[in-house]
Amino acid sequence: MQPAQDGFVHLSGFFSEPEQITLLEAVMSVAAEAPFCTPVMKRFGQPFRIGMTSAGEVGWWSDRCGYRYIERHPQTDRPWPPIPSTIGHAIDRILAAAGERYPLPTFTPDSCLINRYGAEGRLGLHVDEDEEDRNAPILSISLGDDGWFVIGGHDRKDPVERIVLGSGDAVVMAGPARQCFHGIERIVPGTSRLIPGGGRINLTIRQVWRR
Ligand code: MD3
Ligand code: FE
Repeated sequence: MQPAQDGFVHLSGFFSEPEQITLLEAVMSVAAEAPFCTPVMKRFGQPFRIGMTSAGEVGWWSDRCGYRYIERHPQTDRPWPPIPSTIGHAIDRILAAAGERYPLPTFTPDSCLINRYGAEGRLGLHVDEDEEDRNAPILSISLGDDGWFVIGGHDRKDPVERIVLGSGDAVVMAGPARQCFHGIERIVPGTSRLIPGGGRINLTIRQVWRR
């Protein structure tokens, strides 16, 4: 790994199949209350290639007003559902395992963004920078089909590395890795049977507010 990616911890196959099913059920319970929506870019209103919803105090959203965290679902106008306890337990397990590989600061998750990728889903190269505290780590859980994850450095033109994120994988981005450019280049359809109809779901757990 390049120096900029120090703090990137990939826990491959971290969640068992029964645990993945439990996590998927938690995602479906959130989506029943807060349906997946397609955000659009501020410039030209270009739609994202993924569906999104959130649980927790705030959820990440993008529309013609720009990128930000909002307290209510953009369509129902209801508060986001709380982060399900099964996801809360998964977060604790990831923090314990990743903390043995890289020192982690205290982390109080207040947002769980749920990204849904179909066969054509992708997410362009970007840096997560809408959070108050950029020192707080970010956690990710992948479910369903494999996704080709790309991670570069602190500069958009830095060289990138490709890593496959499979169902049950967990990733923690702390330290310098937290500020790295990253994205999802493509989904590999048919690589998992977890999600009915296929596709990939990613949970991105963040601390948005400084505490
Ligand atoms: C590396 N999601 O929602 S999660 C995002 O799979 C996002 O849906 C991707 O990037 C997905 O913003 C990747 C893993 C992830 C999250 C944050 C990072 C990797 C990261 C921040 C810095 C470096
Ligand atoms: Fe991101």
